[in-house]
Amino acid sequence: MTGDRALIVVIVGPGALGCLFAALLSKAGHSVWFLDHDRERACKIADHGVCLLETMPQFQAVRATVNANEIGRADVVLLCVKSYDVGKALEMAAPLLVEGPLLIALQNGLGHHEILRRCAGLSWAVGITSQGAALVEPGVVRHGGSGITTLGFMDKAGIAAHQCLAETAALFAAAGLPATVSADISSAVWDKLLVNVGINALTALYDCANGELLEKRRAREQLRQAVREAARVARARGVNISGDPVARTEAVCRATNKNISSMLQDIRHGRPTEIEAINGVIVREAAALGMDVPVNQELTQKIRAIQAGGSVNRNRSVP
Ligand code: KPL
Repeated sequence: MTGDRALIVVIVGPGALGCLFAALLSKAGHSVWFLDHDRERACKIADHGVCLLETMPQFQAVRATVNANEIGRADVVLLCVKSYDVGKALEMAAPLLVEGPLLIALQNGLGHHEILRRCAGLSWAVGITSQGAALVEPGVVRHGGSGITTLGFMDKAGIAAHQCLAETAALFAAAGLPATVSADISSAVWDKLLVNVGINALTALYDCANGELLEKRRAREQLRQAVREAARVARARGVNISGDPVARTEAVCRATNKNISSMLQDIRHGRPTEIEAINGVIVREAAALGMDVPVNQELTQKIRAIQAGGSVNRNRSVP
């Protein structure tokens, strides 16, 4: 890959983030494909492209298919599916992975890295993004604010892979998706995980936008406790957590105050959530270390109950 040529980018998963990356990369002249398990949605996107809603709606042509063999070859494969769908996404993309493109996994939380390790068999990087995006309808995305995307290798990677990742970050940045490469992506993953630990489940339980958590006394206290518990677990595992993770989480609440978290969007649409990769992973890691994390345990159980069809008290009016 050279820094000045157009990439062939395959995005697995046309959710909010996938559509945002597709629209901006296509606008910058890269050749973008969606690989989707949903034939109807793939046809719609192939016919109409993706629509990015900023000040004015902008349509961008992208190709879409349910069959990876139709694509032929990719420089970059971006996994934009939920953490629990990473295994299926890798299976679907398998024909493309044979030639060793750069694989970048953009998921919240932890837990899917083991699947990547087992299945990918090639240099895979992870990405943590603070881009705000909300899916309005299939193929139509609202850009909720630009943020940086941090990329890096969780495991050892060769010089060529490092070079390729740096070039990809530069091309993303040139396309309007600011990106940087971190030599300590594991800490960046944990930093973001702690933010999700404090925001996602609570916004789903209180049925509120991110910023409203700071206005509810009990929710704000739960946010703080959940993040502190998770930070203790991270440090006990030897992860370098920089600065004050509670302050960072509250700053994200303020910066994304009108945003509906991905978990609340999932709950509202009756989809499975990423609870196991977020608060659930903290509960499991804590158990392995013999630590107590009662707030994360409670949040995990409540979200599991909602997913199982139970009626946990979700109340916007709780102070
Ligand atoms: O990553 C997010 C999510 O919704 O999953 C945050 C940072 C909480 C923004 O909404």
